[in-house]
Amino acid sequence: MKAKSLNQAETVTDHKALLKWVSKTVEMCEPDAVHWCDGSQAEADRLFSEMVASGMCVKLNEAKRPNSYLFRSDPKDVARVESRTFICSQSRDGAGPTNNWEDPVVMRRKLKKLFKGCMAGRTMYVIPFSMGPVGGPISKIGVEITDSPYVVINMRIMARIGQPVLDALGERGFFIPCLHSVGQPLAAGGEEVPWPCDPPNTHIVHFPEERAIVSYGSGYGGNALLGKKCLALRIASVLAHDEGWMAEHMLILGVEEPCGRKTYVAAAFPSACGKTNFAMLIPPKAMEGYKVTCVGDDIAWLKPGPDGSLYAINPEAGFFGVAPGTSEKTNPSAMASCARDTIFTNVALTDDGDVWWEGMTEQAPAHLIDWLGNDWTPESDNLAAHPNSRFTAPAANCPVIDPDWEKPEGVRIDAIAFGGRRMRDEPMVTQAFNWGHGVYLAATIGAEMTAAAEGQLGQVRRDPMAMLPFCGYNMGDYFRHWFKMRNNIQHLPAIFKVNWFRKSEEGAFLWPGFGENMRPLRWMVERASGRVGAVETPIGWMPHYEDIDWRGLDFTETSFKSLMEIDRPTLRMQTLAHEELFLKLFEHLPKEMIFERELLISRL
Ligand code: O2Y
Ligand code: MN
Repeated sequence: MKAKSLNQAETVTDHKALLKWVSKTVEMCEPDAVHWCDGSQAEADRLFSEMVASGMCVKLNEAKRPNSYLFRSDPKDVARVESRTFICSQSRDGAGPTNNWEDPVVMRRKLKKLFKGCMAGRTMYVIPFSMGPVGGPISKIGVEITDSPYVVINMRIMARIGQPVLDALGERGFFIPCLHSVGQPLAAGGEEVPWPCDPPNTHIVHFPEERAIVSYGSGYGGNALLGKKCLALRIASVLAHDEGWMAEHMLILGVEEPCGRKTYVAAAFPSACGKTNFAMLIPPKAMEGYKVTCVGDDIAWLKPGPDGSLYAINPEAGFFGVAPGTSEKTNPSAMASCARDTIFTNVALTDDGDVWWEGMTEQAPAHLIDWLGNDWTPESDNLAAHPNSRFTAPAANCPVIDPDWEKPEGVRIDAIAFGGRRMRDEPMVTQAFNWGHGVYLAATIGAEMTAAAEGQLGQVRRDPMAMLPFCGYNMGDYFRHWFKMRNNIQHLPAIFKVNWFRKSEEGAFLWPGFGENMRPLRWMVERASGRVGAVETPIGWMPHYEDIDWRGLDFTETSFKSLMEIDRPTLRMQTLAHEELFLKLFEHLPKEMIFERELLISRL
């Protein structure tokens, strides 16, 4: 079917496979209308005013928060749902034991039923999008079909969308089809609820061999903005495995030294470990001349370049940041990023038409409308903003965005850091002896649960490379891919492990974190180019006290010793506990992992 007949007014493509897929989807989903998104401001303005009129969102006070809107989701649709996320590879083994798996034929049949007529009464939006700069050598193109205007205006911030993407795709280019519906089809003549969704039937499905994504029943974040976790991590990790590059859950930052030297660092942290804060770190005043710039806060695509170094792009164009805890104190650059042109989801509304969340200011306003739409005062029993409430803000708004953040070939990565959340035993920073040792460190990172309510306080959730929920194939094969990449990269980045969360016996944090993380970061950057000392320990290279820049911080050598202390018997026990992960992955575990573990145990 020619696209014109699908209400394709301005946006044009002659891509036959794309037109055929759109046409078949129209047949299946039975929307009232089809709209090809051009990504223009006029299009966004029109969608926003329609959503304001239908009660789906509130326009914020233009003087306080220009061009910004607040959405409240259904209370049952507030986060990614790992239990409903599937990797439907041909074999169960392809997905591995850390993913939910279903036979792709069985899953397709299930989805077909859910999608039949699911867009009745709604407009179907076709969003051509590029992850990474349009036409870039590392970038990939996707097309999301959705019945959610909220998804369209979020994708417009998080990716590059519209006609330039179709132009780059041409008549035969490769694209990843991403089909999404919020579900809950409208009955004939029925009225749309503010946030349609279908939690009992939610399915976030990846078909790695077909390179396809299908998502049903949720309109929230990672479940619905399919360019993000679904494409840029789960499907991209499979592409990267097959094509010899890496799709990682990593921020990318640049460190500028007073002499003008620039070093880029990629870093992976499990969720809720301060990734966005680290990506936008403001160095302490006393470290004059040091500057940190942000290339990305969540995802990195890393590819060996023609000079043998590793280059990285941020495939995204915006930040989908968690709001609570973000403040002028903790992250002024994130606050500036969402000062305008931002979509807020599930935060509280102030009486003067602005937003508020826990941690934004020391004192809560006397009255708010909370994320559920109810009156709220500081005496209320519930939180004003949902703990997973978000801001969707353009990366270009960030005052510390790196000047090369959109360089199509990426920035050269000289260091990679992996972080966990460990209250005891693990030192603040160590450098791996070599790539293989680094892969082992990365594969065994974990975060201790912090909420007693989870009933698992202090228990470690192993999260290899912070990719546990995002690896689109067997985790054992993913480790093998990491080991293999050593052969593809001539100038290997140095690998580090960090832990900002160590506590004393009394429960006080031993390290102030935030901007002070510039001090270990400086050490990492200088280690990556062999310009600073270190001491060899059984678990890697660690800084001497005098290797760290302490200007402007009163941090004694005794405090440093507590922060960096390694207790061999405890670490040996921990290393033995890695067995649990290894047994789970046994059949696909690369031998190098066993060797690295044996070496570590013998060193300890
Ligand atoms: O709950 C969601 O849908 C968002 S999850 C998310 C968003 C931005 C960056 N990272 C994450 C994550 O879970 O790692
Ligand atoms: Mn993330």
